[in-house]
Amino acid sequence: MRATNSVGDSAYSNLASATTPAAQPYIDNLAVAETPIKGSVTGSYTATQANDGVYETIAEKLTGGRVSKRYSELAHQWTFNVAAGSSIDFYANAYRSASPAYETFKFWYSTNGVSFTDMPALTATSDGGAYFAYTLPFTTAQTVYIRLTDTDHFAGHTSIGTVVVDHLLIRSTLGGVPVAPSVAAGAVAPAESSVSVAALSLLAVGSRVNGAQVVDLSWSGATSPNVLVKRTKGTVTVESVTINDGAETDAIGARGTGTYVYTLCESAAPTVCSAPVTVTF
Ligand SMILES: [Ca+2]
Ligand SMILES: [Ca+2]
Repeated sequence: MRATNSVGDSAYSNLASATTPAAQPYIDNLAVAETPIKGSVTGSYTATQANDGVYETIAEKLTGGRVSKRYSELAHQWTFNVAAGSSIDFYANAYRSASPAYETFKFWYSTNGVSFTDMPALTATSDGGAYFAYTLPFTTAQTVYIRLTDTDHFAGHTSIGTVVVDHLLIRSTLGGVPVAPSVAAGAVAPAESSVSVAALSLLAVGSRVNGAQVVDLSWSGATSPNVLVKRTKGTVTVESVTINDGAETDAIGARGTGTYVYTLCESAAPTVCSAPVTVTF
């Protein structure tokens, strides 16, 4: 004889009882593809497949047209093939830049890739907190599209916000009560937090205001009260100290062409710096 359940069959046995393999309580469906829509993307969807301190980062981009009408915007989409479940829940270990404060970032879901429904705002501004969690209103197996967008499109709101994504999953619970993933549990979390402390990420976006060069800087991962911004052109480096609020506009003011390399360092530990970022006008 042998025993059978939804997971499979036990080995044949001559005994009067047989044991089935333990039923897995859930299936974690990971992103299988992505569609960049608007914004600057660093990393790829494969970085979202594990909670490991390896990130996909999406930064807003400026619209074109008249300078006074410009604003920053962001949209990015991931595709999931979701298994059926008694409950299907979206989880994101992700955080947004603290600035600009007027910005709101949201995840949306869709089962046809055309009409999307929004979820509550993503409010975490640092790594290592609880997962963003949202119960999806269906239980059938199907393709699910998760989209991330900004919501502020006010003319003149040109500061660049970023969203940093470590882990995305859609959990199909196979029976019983849904079990939320925990950032704090397991051996991964301490390693992740040490990575995020060391990782100082900088984004620099060049634009022109009445022909003059302007660079919008935004960063995350710095822990000092102030940060040191280094701008190098050729052999000349200009340093400035600014408050560690995640964003700064560097009005260079020069016209014409130019190539600038920016590095951001902790003011309290000037050897702890971001990777250099190049802006070319
Ligand atoms: Ca915006
Ligand atoms: Ca990751």
